[in-house]
Amino acid sequence: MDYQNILFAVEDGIATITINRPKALNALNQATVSELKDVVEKVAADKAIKVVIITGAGAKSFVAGADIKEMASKNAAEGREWGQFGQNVFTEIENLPQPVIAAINGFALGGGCELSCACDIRYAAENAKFGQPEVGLGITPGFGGTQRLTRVVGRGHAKELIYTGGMIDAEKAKAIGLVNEVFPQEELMPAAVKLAKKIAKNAPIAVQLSKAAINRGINCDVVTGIAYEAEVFGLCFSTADQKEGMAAFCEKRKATFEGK
Ligand code: CO8
Repeated sequence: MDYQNILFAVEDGIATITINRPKALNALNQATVSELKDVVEKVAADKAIKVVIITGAGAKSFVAGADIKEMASKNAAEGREWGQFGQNVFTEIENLPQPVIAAINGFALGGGCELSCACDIRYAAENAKFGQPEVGLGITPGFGGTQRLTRVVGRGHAKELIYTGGMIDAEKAKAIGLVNEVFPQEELMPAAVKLAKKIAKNAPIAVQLSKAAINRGINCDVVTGIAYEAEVFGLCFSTADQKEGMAAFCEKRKATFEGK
């Protein structure tokens, strides 16, 4: 598939997906979400990719939401279909085996905030602005915002953001746990890449099973989650990377992981 609305690059096992519609502040139209689905499925199948970074093109916006102009004339059935399509793609992002870092370089509104919440770790530039403005457009959040945002920041902050439709800046987003770190704009991508490289140095299967266990645990009771952790922990002992990691420790050298 040729991409018109996203950029995709892979370097040293780190994939960068850039939403690229700067004239519309990287708003997500159907074509863009379809391209996102295609690239995410490619990434999921590529064992050479260890970490993924998602960002937006230009200095002003990560993603300013779903494309309002394209959405304006939808009826109820079309609205539901569009919502489910976006939800499914964001769930594919959330379930990618590799960790996903959102590098939020400006507006992260509506579907943009929801996209960031489908990622594992959020880093923001100082100019980032977060919000769920949907109720001001006469709709609810529809790409998972009522669910994932609530799980990230807790129901009080999620409800304040969603009911008011207001925006918060990067510092406030950090204060409520929506982003991990805030950087000057020009330092955002280097910081995201540095984080990605740090993650990529570790045993890939162990990183991916950790992600799976955390994600599974968020959505089930702690007893089930703990039992799942025991399963993935045990599974690690069947990998060459576990042998290598522990041998390297005992031999006082650096481990070299092969993802096997
Ligand atoms: N959709 C379409 N076009 C957009 C969007 C958008 N979400 N955001 C910005 N644009 C366009 C503008 O229309 C403008 O285009 P043009 O130059 O052709 O007029 C261009 O981008 C630049 O935008 P502005 O001139 O408005 O830039 P400002 O700096 O003045 O303002 C804002 C920036 C504050 C970000 C402003 O553009 C804005 O409020 N945008 C809309 C934000 C918003 O409401 N997002 C939520 C959308 S709804 C949503 O995401 C729901 C997701 C789930 C859908 C489920 C469906 C059922």
